[in-house]
Amino acid sequence: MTDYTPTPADKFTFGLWTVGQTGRDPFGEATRPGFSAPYIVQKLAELGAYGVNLHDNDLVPIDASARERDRIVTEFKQALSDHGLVVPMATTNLFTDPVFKDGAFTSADARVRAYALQKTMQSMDLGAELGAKTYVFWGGREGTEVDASGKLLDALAWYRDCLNYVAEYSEAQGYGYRFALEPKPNEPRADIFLPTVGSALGFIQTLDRPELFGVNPEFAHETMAGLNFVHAVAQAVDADKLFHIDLNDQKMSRFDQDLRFGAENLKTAFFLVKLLEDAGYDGPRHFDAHALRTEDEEGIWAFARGCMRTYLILKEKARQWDEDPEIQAALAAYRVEDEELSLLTERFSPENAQALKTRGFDRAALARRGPGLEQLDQLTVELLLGIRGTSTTSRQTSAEVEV
Ligand code: GLT
Ligand code: MN
Ligand code: MN
Repeated sequence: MTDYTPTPADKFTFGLWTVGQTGRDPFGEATRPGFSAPYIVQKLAELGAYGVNLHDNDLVPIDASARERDRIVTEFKQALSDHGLVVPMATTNLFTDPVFKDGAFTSADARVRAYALQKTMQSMDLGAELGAKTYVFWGGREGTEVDASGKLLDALAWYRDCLNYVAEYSEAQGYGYRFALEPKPNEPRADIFLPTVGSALGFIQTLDRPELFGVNPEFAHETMAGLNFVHAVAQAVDADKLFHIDLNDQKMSRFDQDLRFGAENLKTAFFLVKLLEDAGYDGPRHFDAHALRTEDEEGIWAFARGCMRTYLILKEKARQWDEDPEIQAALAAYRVEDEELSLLTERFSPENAQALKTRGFDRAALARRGPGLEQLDQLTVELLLGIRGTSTTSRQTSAEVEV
């Protein structure tokens, strides 16, 4: 049992742009002033976070002089060392400036693509200077509203060329980055290229150095598309490509809400935490979320604390789930093994295939079996609702709850 107070060992991180978000949206101005980067570092350290992530322009304004850049970076590094925070991940802002209005790496204008590469290399230098080992690409502007441009196949080729280029740059500089592509189906473009985790995983295999690339899935992004985020993360884990993760929450089919982790889909958040912990994912748990637009500073820190606290509570729940005898019995009953059949199915051989083809199956009996998923799921819900396994004294199994 714990009081759910995070420590750096939990590896919780936030982007400068997350707790620094000012509440601006397409329909309204900022509702709060935002913070300086050193202040964010100080506050996140006080709350028990491990690190802070950034885009180049979260820290250094796009038109800063070299001298100004160095002053800002020196101050930021001082804050990091004063408060013991690290920068595990960095990325490039290739979406805010109007130059990227029709894409960066996928712009039809070769000059824009070249500028995007230049900006990315400079941003990679900054990330390396701050110690980042993961480099994220969220292609927010890489997409279209109309396909009259006829550029789809070219755009994918340009995208590939740029990713190959920056990977070589990283290797040549000795930065040793692992690159993480972050898919999103739409917003700000109507259709963003590589819209899902599956598309990104497929694209990675077409790159020159696929081993340097993985994914940075975001809870909100798959959920916007009506997809199951836990399934997407499982596929990334299975492919050994979960290089980073963006945790938040989201209602399906809405604009990108970036809600506090666990705020909306608690059960999905539970299975996600369980998957990450079971899989031994040891990268940062990055909250790419922001406080509601209604909130003042106090609300922002309540939001940040809440993200981390909910993760730790769900981690504790996952442990309880693993130790709950009734849940484990239901799970054991759900899976059916058959040693004799396994010998025939685990590997193809002409003999195994022949034996399997002539084997009799009682199809009707197999179909009649109820796997017990309703009960298993209900037990999970009750555990999440807090009436199972909370403590040894208050613990009740459903068999003990007599009326
Ligand atoms: C932007 C986006 C996020 C990405 C960030 C990285 S920026 O806020 O909505 O999902 O992770 O570029
Ligand atoms: Mn998002
Ligand atoms: Mn994100």
